[in-house]
Amino acid sequence: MAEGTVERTLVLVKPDGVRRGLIGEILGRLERKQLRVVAAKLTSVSSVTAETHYAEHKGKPFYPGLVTHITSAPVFAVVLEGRSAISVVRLITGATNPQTAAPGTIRGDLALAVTPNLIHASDSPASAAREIALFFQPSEFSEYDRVGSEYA
Ligand code: D4T
Repeated sequence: MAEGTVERTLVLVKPDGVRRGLIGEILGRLERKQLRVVAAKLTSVSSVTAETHYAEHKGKPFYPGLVTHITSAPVFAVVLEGRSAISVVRLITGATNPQTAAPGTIRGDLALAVTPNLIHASDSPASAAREIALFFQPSEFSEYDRVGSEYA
C-alpha cells in the first residue's frame, strides 16, 4: 500500500555534474525510483540567485567557494514529485562529504570532493518551497500521467 505525502523537491545537478556529463546518470537514478519530473531546465545561476539559495551558509568558511562553484557553469535544475520525495532524494543523494557517503548513493558512487559534490537536494518542505520558487515560474510545470504511477 502506498504511503507518504506526495511532495515536490528541487534537485540541482551542480556545475561539476553538468561538466562531467553526468546529468543523465543522476537523473536516471532518480527517475528509476519512480519520482516524476514535473519541471526541468539547463540554466546559469546568477550571483544574486546563488547568494539567495545559499543564504543559510553565509559567513561559513566554505561559502565563497560554494557561490563560485555554483556560478561557474550551468546547473541542470529539476523539480521531482513523489511520495516523501524530499527525504527519498536526500537518501539517494548521500552524505554531504562524498568521501564518507555510502556506496550506492550518487555522491558515494560518483564524487570525491565536498564542494563539487554533484547534486543539491532540498532538505525540508520549507526549503523545497523556497528553492522551487527561486528556480522555476509556475508556467514551467507540466502535468501528465506517468506509466507505472499505480505502483508509486
Ligand atoms: P545541499 O544543500 O547542496 O544538498 O548539500 P547538503 O545539505 O548535503 O550540505 P550542506 O547544506 O551542509 O552544504 C551545502 C553545500 O556546501 C558545500 N560544503 C559543505 C562545502 O563546500 N564544504 C563544507 O565543509 C560543507 C559542510 C557542499 C554542499
